[in-house]
Amino acid sequence: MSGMSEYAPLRLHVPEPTGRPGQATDFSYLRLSPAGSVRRPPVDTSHFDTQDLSYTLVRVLDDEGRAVGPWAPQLDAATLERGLRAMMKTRIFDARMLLAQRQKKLSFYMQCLGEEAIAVAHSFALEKGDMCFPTYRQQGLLLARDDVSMVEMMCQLMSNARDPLKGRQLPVMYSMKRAGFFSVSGNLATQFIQAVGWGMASAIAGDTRIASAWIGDGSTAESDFHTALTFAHVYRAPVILNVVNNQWAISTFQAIAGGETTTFAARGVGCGIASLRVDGNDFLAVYAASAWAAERARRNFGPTLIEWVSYRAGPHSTSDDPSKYRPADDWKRFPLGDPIARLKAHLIAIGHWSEAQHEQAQRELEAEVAAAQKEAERHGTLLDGGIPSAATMFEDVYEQMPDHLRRQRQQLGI
Ligand SMILES: Cc1ncc(C[n+]2csc(CCOP(=O)(O)OP(=O)(O)O)c2C)c(N)n1
Ligand SMILES: [Mg+2]
Repeated sequence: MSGMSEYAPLRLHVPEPTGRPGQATDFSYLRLSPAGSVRRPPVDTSHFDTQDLSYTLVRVLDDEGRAVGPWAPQLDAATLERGLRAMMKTRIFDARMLLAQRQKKLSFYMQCLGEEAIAVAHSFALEKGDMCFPTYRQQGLLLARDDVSMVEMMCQLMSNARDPLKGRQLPVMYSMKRAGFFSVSGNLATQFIQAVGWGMASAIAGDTRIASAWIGDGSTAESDFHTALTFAHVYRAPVILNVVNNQWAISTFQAIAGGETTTFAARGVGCGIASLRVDGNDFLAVYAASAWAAERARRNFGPTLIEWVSYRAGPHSTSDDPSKYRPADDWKRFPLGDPIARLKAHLIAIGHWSEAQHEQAQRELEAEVAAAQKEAERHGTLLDGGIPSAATMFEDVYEQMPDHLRRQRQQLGI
């Protein structure tokens, strides 16, 4: 210690979650706003005018399942029912693929349990030709579309003979250009710079297509996040910058990534980007905010950053055990609830849905997912060895296979 000082020794602040296993999490840290209470500015608003919106929470559905306030979107009941079914399908797909991983039919899986509304409602606000740069937790972007085959997705998960990526990607890292779904990269935060670059290219080409970038709370600590914000702001890139704050980055609480005394949405305002903080478990709010941001981008008003507040209800992946680091009943106590239950309650409240119809839809979707799995398994699973030979990894690297790769393939002896 250097000399005498009138100051107490310096010390660092290390954020802690407000609940550990065996305790009840204190969720007051979330800073919620009542449904309908947050204003909706015009789409040509400035970043400065969204300062308050980056600390409050845009919500539409109230506790009685009513759609209230200025953000309530004009969606007809049939579209909402499609949204509900897509979320249910996503949850069923996840449950079955988790089970298939436990049966060793695939090597690895990641669910989006509890976060279904974000990707599904967002996809409803985009147009054909727009490009998403997703992480591994946006399978809902694909499952919400009727032009995407679940069988194809499952073949990728099982790395089988029909896997369009030939077993060269981790399961869940889909790639579907025709569905506006850029190849998922395991290198987190790269999605942000790539999306901004794609959006800039669209503008340079004089096109009308926009980009949608995806990142998690934890990954915002990567420098790519900040680089992307600078480029998006400077060139007014036509991009939606989605930050999914599901409270956890594997076992690390969101406060460690910088969400304790400020918000992830506030990062955007500081970079000159209009920003919103939105209830990610509220299908209507997700749709409304996404549509607002898409309209801004398409009208050349530039980027929008949206922090989606949600909760990762399941383990991080099939390799994780969350009971080691957080209370087991956390999700049940999460104040923003379950996105499927909330949209279901709304559809019942407006007289478009019933418990019986819900059960019927659940049965239909379970049968649809089971049939897709049966079909996918006909092309092999990890269990029965129907996977591409290791020798194929040398193919498609160069147009003509160079000698050194040929030699390495021979050394494999297969
Ligand atoms: C650049 C980089 N660093 C670390 C990892 C390892 N990793 C994989 S997922 C993950 C946690 C990410 O958390 P978050 O961004 O909050 O997304 P979530 O999993 O909650 O959706 C980490 C650290 C990685 N894939 N890429
Ligand atoms: Mg996270």
